[in-house]
Formats: sequence, C-alpha cells, structure tokens
Amino acid sequence: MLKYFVIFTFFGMLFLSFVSKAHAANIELFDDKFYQDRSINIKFEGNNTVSYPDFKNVTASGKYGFDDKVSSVRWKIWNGYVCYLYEHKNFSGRKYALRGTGAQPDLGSFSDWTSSFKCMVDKGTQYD
Ligand SMILES: [Ca+2]
Repeated sequence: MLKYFVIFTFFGMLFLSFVSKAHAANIELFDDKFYQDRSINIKFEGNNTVSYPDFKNVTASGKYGFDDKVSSVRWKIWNGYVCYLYEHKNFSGRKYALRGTGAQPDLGSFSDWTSSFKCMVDKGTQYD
C-alpha cells in the first residue's frame, strides 16, 4: 500500500511541476544591448501577474534605480498573457509588447525608455 502511495505521490509531483512550468513566465531586462550589464529577472506563475509602476524604485543587479535603462530583453510568457514595457511611469506613454517566447537584443528606438512594466491577460494586439 505504501509503495502505491509513494508512486502516486511521485507522479503527482511530476505532474504538478510540469503544470507549474507550463504556466510560468520569465522575463529578463538588461541595461545594455545583447543582454549585457545590469539586469532584472521577473517571474510569475499561475493566475498572478506582476507590475512595476516606476522603474526609479527598481533594483537591478544590486543597484537601486533602473529608469530609462532597458536596452535588451529575453522573455518566455505562456499563451494568453502579454507583458508591456512602458515609456512613462504608471503604465503610460508608448508601449512595447512581449508575447510567447522571444529575445530582442536591441530595443532600437525603445532603448533607454522603459519606466514601468506590467503583465496581464492578453486582450489582443489591437491594445498594443
Ligand atoms: Ca521613460
């Protein structure tokens, strides 16, 4: 009986870890192009999301303040969610959308602009 319990628990844990991985998001924002210099790693899972209303108050690689710094980004976001980099604090101004899995080594005209960040349920590209 114990044997079956152990086997059941093992596969249960395996299933749970698979499900939680499938519903996890991981976003890395870097100070310099090509994923260099200071960075922050943003993670969330389940039905939670994350928001950073003002990058002046964000600590990146141990140093306080990350406003108008982000120049490259790597991301993995599960289906149905979108994350935005915003030009101004409190999620305003121009925005840059992240969906699915991707990497942008050079944000180009959006480089050194990001002042806030938010992830949410994706309502479609018409809101980008
Ligand atoms: Ca800005």
